[in-house]
Amino acid sequence: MTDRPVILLGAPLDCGKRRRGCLMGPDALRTAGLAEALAELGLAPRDDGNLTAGPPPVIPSPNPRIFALAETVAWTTRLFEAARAALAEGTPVFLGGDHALSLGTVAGAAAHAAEVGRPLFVLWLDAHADFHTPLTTSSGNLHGTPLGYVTGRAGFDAFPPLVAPVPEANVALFGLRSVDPAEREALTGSPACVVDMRRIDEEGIARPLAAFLERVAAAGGMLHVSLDVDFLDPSVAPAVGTTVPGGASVREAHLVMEMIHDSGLMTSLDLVELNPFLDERGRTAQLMVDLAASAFGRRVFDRPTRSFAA
Ligand code: 5AB
Ligand code: MN
Ligand code: MN
Ligand code: MN
Repeated sequence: MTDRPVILLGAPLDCGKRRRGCLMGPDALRTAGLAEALAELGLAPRDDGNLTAGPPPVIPSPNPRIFALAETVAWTTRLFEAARAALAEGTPVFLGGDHALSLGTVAGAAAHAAEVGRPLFVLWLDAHADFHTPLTTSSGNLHGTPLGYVTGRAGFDAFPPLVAPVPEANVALFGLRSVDPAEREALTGSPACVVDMRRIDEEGIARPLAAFLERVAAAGGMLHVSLDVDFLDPSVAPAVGTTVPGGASVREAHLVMEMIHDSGLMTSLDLVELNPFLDERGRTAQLMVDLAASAFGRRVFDRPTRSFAA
């Protein structure tokens, strides 16, 4: 890597769902040693502190069930600009905050990619598809909508207009095991790359990930990675409001991050949905920090270990 710094940006937003606590996420990730872990890798991360949202706009809601629409719009506006500006300078790592932060970070990354004339690809590591719109959500929780927004689905009139929609063909969702009927319908026939837990069980996670990363490389793409705590199995990552059993193991998650690093493709990263209020002695925060370190090059050995069969 070059002089482009890694930039830590806290986004303590908690408006994407009703259960509170993700606003403590940025400080928990810092307390678990994120900056120190990156420094050990020879990087000199710059911590720009926490962002704040502007005043919530006065807007009509398209669906009375929606929770905290105005606040989420305000955060999206703020994060869109923050992501765009940070990408012009370095590699931003967004410390959530719930997954509603990705409405802004991915839209901003897409705007930056369009400015520099490169396609943006998105790797979504999550138990959920987050493919709802304000019109299809039944919970009303906007942390379930970021991929719907950034791919340009209808129903987001209250949000900043998308400068650069991300083509569904550039999106890969890994770890799925809880998809709502409206999301399944939207994803059926979509060119998005969908790798659910069953496929990971059958094929392993490396093969489909390598195929996706090769596609990003061949297109000269930028890669935004969005890591939701619930991608992981709740037995190893309990600090999340939306636990779904049967998630990725610690090793599967590390392998994903190690392969991302080896690819050299990642240009921005979200660490989201950590709810420190639900954690057990900081273990989930620690795991998220360790996974981020793997994505930035931490490894056990410098070279691949030799296999006995060779
Ligand atoms: B998360 C659900 N699909 O819409 C909904 O944690 C869950 O960012 C969304 O992935 C989970 O409320 C959002 C049932
Ligand atoms: Mn999510
Ligand atoms: Mn999720
Ligand atoms: Mn490196």
